[in-house]
Amino acid sequence: MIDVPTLVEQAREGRPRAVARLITLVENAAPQLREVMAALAPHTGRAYTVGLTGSPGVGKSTSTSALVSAYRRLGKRVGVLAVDPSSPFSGGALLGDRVRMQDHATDPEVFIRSMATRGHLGGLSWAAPQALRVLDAAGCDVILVETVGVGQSEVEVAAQADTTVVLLAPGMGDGIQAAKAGILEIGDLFVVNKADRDGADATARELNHMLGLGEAREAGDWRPPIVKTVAARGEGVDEVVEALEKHRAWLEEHGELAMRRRRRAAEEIEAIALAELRARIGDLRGDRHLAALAERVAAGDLDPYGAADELVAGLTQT
Ligand SMILES: Nc1nc2c(ncn2[C@@H]2O[C@H](COP(=O)(O)OP(=O)(O)OP(=O)(O)O)[C@@H](O)[C@H]2O)c(=O)[nH]1
Ligand SMILES: [Mg+2]
Repeated sequence: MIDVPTLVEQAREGRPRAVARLITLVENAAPQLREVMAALAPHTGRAYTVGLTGSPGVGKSTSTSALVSAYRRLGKRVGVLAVDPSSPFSGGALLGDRVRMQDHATDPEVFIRSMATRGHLGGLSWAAPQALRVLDAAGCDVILVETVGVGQSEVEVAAQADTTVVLLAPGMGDGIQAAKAGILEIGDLFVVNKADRDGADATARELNHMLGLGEAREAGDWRPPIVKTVAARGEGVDEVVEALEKHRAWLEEHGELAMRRRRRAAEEIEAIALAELRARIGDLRGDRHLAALAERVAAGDLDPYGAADELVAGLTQT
């Protein structure tokens, strides 16, 4: 038995086990989620979320860990969500991240959680935002979302944050790769990590050039800064925090923060509604109403669009 009100209360007090259990409910698409989200809703909207994305091995986890340290020095409560949209299994590829997060394992003001989202109906689209809600309600000031893997889904998760950080490293032809993956468009801030290696300046220059190629910006537009870091030694990480704070201030000043959050909420609603519809349609297999519609379509008495309209109308009647 899951006692949702107690669990939510404990999570709000910042109890790690309750937070972990709620995120597990999200990961398992548990039937209690409705109740959980209703209870959490009034306590959300405070956390500043930062998405980190970039090619495998570029230093996302190392940077995340260094950012946690930096925010802890500022006295902030920090959440970390490592999302693997390409895998239906927790752990696995994320195990290495746990090792890199060891520094924070015993800090009661840091919540670290990894999550696999591929097993979900409707994919990852609603799972990560709901896990963010849990961490938000748990009083996190900042939530860092690291996405693992490459591809469109990773980009989508990263773009669900208030601010998106794109990481690159020298010597991987990364500027070009990034442009291909459509990653330049989502970057509010670019980090050239592994600046202790040759080619960091060249990568930063190339990136600067590519960013400049986009259409002319208007006055007051945000120009994504490029910061060089050696995350493994914590170098440049304070500059990243500074740039993040600037971007957050810019978002607030220009009404962008509210706009981004509304846009995300709309996507979240859509994803839940689609998953719900899909589940209800799935329930219809073998249903008499559907069988009757199918018979009429097969006989040419009804076109498939008209039949689909009837089906959907029937599903949404309460
Ligand atoms: N030389 C150097 N190595 C670094 C730096 N930052 C991270 N690394 C190393 O790069 C490797 C990959 O770092 P991770 O932080 O795991 O990279 P990641 O992007 O999280 O990797 P995935 O999650 O597998 O995509 C590790 O061996 C790190 O120690 C850096 O600033 N300089
Ligand atoms: Mg990682």
